[in-house]
Amino acid sequence: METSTDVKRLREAFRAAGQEQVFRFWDGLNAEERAQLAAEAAEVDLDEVAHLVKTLVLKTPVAMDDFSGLAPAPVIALPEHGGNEAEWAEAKLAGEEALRAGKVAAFTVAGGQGTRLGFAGPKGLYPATPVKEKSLFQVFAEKLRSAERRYGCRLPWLIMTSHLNHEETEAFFRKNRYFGLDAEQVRFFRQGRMPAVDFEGRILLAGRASIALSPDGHGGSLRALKVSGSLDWLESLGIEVISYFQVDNPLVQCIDPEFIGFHLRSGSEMSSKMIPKAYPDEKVGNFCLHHGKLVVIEYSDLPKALEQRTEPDGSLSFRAGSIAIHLLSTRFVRSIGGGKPGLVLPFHRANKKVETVDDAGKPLVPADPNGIKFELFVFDALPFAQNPIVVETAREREFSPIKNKEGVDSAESSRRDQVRLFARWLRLAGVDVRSDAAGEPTLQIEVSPLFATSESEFLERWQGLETKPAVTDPFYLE
Ligand code: UD2
Repeated sequence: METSTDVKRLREAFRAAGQEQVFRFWDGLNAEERAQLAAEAAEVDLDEVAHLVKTLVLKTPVAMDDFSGLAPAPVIALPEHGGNEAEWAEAKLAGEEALRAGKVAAFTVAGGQGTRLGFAGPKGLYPATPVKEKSLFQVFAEKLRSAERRYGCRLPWLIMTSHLNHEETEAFFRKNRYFGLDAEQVRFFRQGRMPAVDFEGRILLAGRASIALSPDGHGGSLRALKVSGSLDWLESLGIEVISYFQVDNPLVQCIDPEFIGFHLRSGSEMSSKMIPKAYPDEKVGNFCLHHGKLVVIEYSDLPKALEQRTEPDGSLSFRAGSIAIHLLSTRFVRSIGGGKPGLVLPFHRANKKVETVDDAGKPLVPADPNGIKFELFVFDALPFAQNPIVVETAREREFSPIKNKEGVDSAESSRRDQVRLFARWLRLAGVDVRSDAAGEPTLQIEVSPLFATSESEFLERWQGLETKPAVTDPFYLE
């Protein structure tokens, strides 16, 4: 905030918007506190908040009220599930060509708060691998280095952080010398923030001199790419395809030539990977066509009857689960929020416990949800994209996220899935991997992405080893 006139104008705008409570402790704040509050207030788009209060807070929102036009989305199946092998081979060639030509960049969304995992710090620092306990960020960095080596290209890597974890994330990369990547090829940027409001739509304070602001959802990445100048940077490097993935999944193929090839050959502006859901109410979004447009319907929003519906062969009708892996064309990202008419992502509402202050300015930790947060979801861009496609991948090869402390989608289940995958590669190479009666490997195995990132690469490199290492417990191969 520059001058007292600016602050006056800001306060006046908040008053006019019915949000003057944001400044209710102003008279008792010192200069530093006033500067902080004013800076945060200036970040708030009051018109946007007013619109959200009207449409999502004072009204009970319905995610979708017309399920009649809903059908399962078409999927490009894996060859082992009936997909056309020649098409997969052609896609691979096209993807490899784009990679060699330096048209691809990687993008990790890592702005989430990781509340469920209960890990203090950015989730990307979480020790994810079974033997070396490499962090998620290290795993991705090594996958990118491996792809660079394979395709003789340089892969710019964007990492979206939040205000809460930005410095710590950058410091982690500096400390670890970018895990062998060049510092200049990795670019960090913060996502935007949204204020939380109470059930009447009043913006909540987090303290006497601060607004309850939180990350605006992974969909905020699309606007943050622009605001931060990251999209300009990608365009200046000649990047056409952005490979988008979440920070929580160590199995993700950060760079997948086949997926890239399908995306380019179909002229798609946004492509997605799917896995067949393991059970009807698995907590993943569902790819559907809604009146012919590709959409993702969150697991919580799909009506039970549709969720459970099966085909004559017994398979689930709505079986295409979203694992939050996408390809975005830079041109498409440029068109969002301008360019394409009407291309503005909708916000979603979530009732949350928001730490705030009472009328005396004392901290108030609510026992029940007392406020509403607003979030954007990246998959809401799909219905705006030209020729969007959905491509199948195999769960065991590509999806085992770390979300919870224990049980499903935990560090333990993810390490187990990694060991299973590496054991599978070794067995295919003819190695006898110790296992229990159920075929579960009974030793800890880890293959570095610097050795191989896929089954075919593993077999190729293993065959090339003059002396094969003995498989000990634990076993690590780099
Ligand atoms: C997401 C999907 C779900 C499924 C699943 C796969 C939604 C609503 N659900 O579930 O359908 O695909 O992932 O794993 O997307 N993030 C940010 N900024 C934010 C919020 C999130 O960067 O403001 C990042 C976060 O760091 C993480 C990712 O987005 O990498 C997913 O966030 P999440 O844990 O909230 O998503 P989840 O598990 O509910």
